[in-house]
Amino acid sequence: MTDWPVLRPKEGWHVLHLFYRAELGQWQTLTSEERLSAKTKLSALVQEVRSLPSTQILTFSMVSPKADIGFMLLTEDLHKANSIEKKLTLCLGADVLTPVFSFYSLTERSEYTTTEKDYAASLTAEKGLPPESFEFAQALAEFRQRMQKYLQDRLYPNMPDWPVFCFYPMTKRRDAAQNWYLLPFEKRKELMLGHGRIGRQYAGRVRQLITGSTGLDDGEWGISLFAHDIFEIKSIVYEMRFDPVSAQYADFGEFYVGLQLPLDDLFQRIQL
Ligand code: 76R
Repeated sequence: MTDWPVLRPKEGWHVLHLFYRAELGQWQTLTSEERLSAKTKLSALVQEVRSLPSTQILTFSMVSPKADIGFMLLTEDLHKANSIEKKLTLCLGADVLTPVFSFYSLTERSEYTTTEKDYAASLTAEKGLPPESFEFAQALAEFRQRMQKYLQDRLYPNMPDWPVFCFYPMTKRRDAAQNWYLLPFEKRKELMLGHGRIGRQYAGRVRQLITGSTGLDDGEWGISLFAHDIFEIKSIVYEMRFDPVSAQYADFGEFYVGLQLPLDDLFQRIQL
């Protein structure tokens, strides 16, 4: 196979969410050897994917019959993402996995994160630190380091192994009366600050990855949430509905809930 030059985004990774229905009728037409070989092929593929540089793949047993199997793939190379998706779809044999939903996005930085200028201003205004003081310089240096790690985590995240997973696409409204994109930057930033404040109350209970899909898929962001308890997912999404950013400006796509499971257990769970 030709090794194409790596299609690495200027920043961030490619993210593919893939949800499939398992066609058990079609599966049962295969002999037991064929089934075993098909499952071995998929396991080998997942293992191979996990050995690639800057690549992660998560496997899910989906909770409602909207879908049976889910994958979340993060990788640096669009050729790899493309070729892995084709292989995943066909691995168990033609017509065994029917795609029911997919979403392509990129990890991204936020345009609303606190800047060094914002932080410096808050050091003076809220903490009363004079800009020429040692404490000011020290606080700013710590901020720089923290932001560097934060940015790295947003663009090149280490995905959690938390069992409960929820995914949905989200779009910011562009109605005549409510158009997010016509709001001035400062207003959007202020609104996002309120959003972040609610989100941070769930630290340790909900991990989120927001990936950008404007121009890439039918939706503007992919929301991937992880928890140990599905109650926390329901709580955060409910609470955010009252936050002006979501209440006034957010539209949502379909929701998919899954459980993160190793492939062998996943096969058993969905009776393959
Ligand atoms: O990145 C950060 O942690 C800083 C603050 C922050 C930004 C910039 C943040 C915090 N989010 C940001 C951006 Mn979020 N987020 C969602 C949803 O269902 C809903 O109503 C909304 C779906 C959830 C549940 C959630 C959770 N966030 C965004 C964006 C991009 C907007 C843009 O660029 O215009 C979207 C679409 C979005 C949506 N958010 C957090 C969370 C949580 C849990 C946090 C706190 C993270 C933490 O500090 O641990």
